[in-house]
Order: sequence, then C-alpha cells, then structure tokens
Amino acid sequence: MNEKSLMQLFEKSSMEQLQKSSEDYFRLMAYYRCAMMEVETKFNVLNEEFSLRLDRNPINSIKSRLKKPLSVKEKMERKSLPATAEAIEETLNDVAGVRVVCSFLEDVYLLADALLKQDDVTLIARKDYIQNPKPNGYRSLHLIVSVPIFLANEKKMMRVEIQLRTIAMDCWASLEHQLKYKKDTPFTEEMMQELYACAVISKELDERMDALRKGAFVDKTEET
Ligand code: 0O2
Repeated sequence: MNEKSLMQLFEKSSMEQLQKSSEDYFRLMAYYRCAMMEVETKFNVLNEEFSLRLDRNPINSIKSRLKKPLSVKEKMERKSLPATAEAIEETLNDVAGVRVVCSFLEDVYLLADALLKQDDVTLIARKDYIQNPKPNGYRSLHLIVSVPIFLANEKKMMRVEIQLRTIAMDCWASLEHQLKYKKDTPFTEEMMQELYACAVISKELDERMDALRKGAFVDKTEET
C-alpha cells in the first residue's frame, strides 16, 4: 500500500469514526429528550390530580433543558474523561434537566414524594438545598432519578436531574445566575452579600406565603 492510499484509508476511517461518534451523540441526546418528556408528563399528571384535591395548581411552571454540547464537553474534560456517548451516559447525571416551579413550599415535597412513590422511578441521589441551603443562599430540592423510556425494540433507563423550587426560589436563582455570569462586570463581595440578603428575604416570603395558604385552602380529601 502506497502512502497516498494509506492516507485515503486513514481519512476515510477517521471520517467514518467521526460520523459514528456524532450519530451516537445525537441518538443519546434524543433519548435524554424522551426521558425529559416522560418526567414532564409525570408532573403534569400529578398537577392534574392535586389540582382537584387541593383546589389550586401546585405547579406554577415546568421547564426542561438539555445540557449544551459545549457544557457537556467541558464537564467531561474536568473529569478527564472522553466526551463519547458511552462515557457521557455513564458519568453525567444532569444532561437532561427538568425544573419544576411550585406554587408553595409544601408543594415541593408533596410533588417530590408523589413522584418517588411511582414504581418506575428510581431515586439515585437527593440533595435538599431547602433544608440545607448553599452558603450563597441557593435553595432548591434536587433529585437525580432514573426513568424508563420505551423505544421501538427496547426499554432504556435514563437519568434526569429534577430541580423543584418555589416561585421565590426560582426568581432568586434566575437573577443570581444572570448577575454571576454577566461578562462585562465583576461579581463583587458586596454583590454576594446583597444576594445572600435577598435569599433570606425570599425564604421569609416562602414561609409567609405558606402560612397564608394554610388559612386559605383545605385539602378536600381530609375534609371528611
Ligand atoms: P445549568 O446550566 O443550570 O445546568 P454536579 O452537577 O453534581 O457535578 P453539583 O454542584 O454537585 O455539580 O450539582 P448541584 O449542586 O446539585 O447543582 C447543579 C445545578 O443546580 C446547577 O447546574 C444549577 O442549575 C443549580 N445550582 C446549583 N447551585 C446554584 C447556585 O448557587 N445558583 C444558581 N443560580 N443555581 C445553582 P449547572 O450545571 O451549574 O448549570
């Protein structure tokens, strides 16, 4: 085999390899999208049921997001792992993310417990940043779950990161994220302290709103 044909063979095989890797990556991302749909549906069903029982909607909104390819690549690099579909699926818990914004504090735990009772949902990890907020004031309940997706010829278990939080927690986290990652201004110590003070206010808001809820709504299943 001469040098030219060796080069052609090498280029062909690396192109084929590249194509295979990108097909594997896009297939994996499609599976994660299916898993997010499964989880979203589960929460929508719970919202329907609880809204009849409680006379109000425990869910304010649901947002799903697939981790961006660059963020996936960077996270795998930080772990000194190759960004192959196989390694990504094995290592990362947060490629698929579902954020459930709840009306009241009580709803966060009501929904989390109801979801985890389902026999096709497996809890992998639970981090309660509401009971134990992060030092910067961040609060949310994080669950890593594994759920089945049903494909034409197989059933696959996929991991999804679920963040449950109240409207006040979501407001704080969204604005903190924007301020922290604003490129043209530095994130100062004063800003950090002010954000912490805002987190304390948002906690108080949740508690006062929850107290109002207790007086305003009755669980219909507990009436009789
Ligand atoms: P994005 O773009 O929202 O996905 P791990 O994922 O386990 O390696 P860690 O830090 O143990 O990393 O996970 P953790 O603490 O459960 O938090 C992961 C996600 O929670 C973050 O994802 C954020 O969405 C959210 N989060 C955690 N801490 C904060 C915080 O201080 N402020 C805000 N606004 N959000 C927070 P990503 O990957 O950072 O970003």
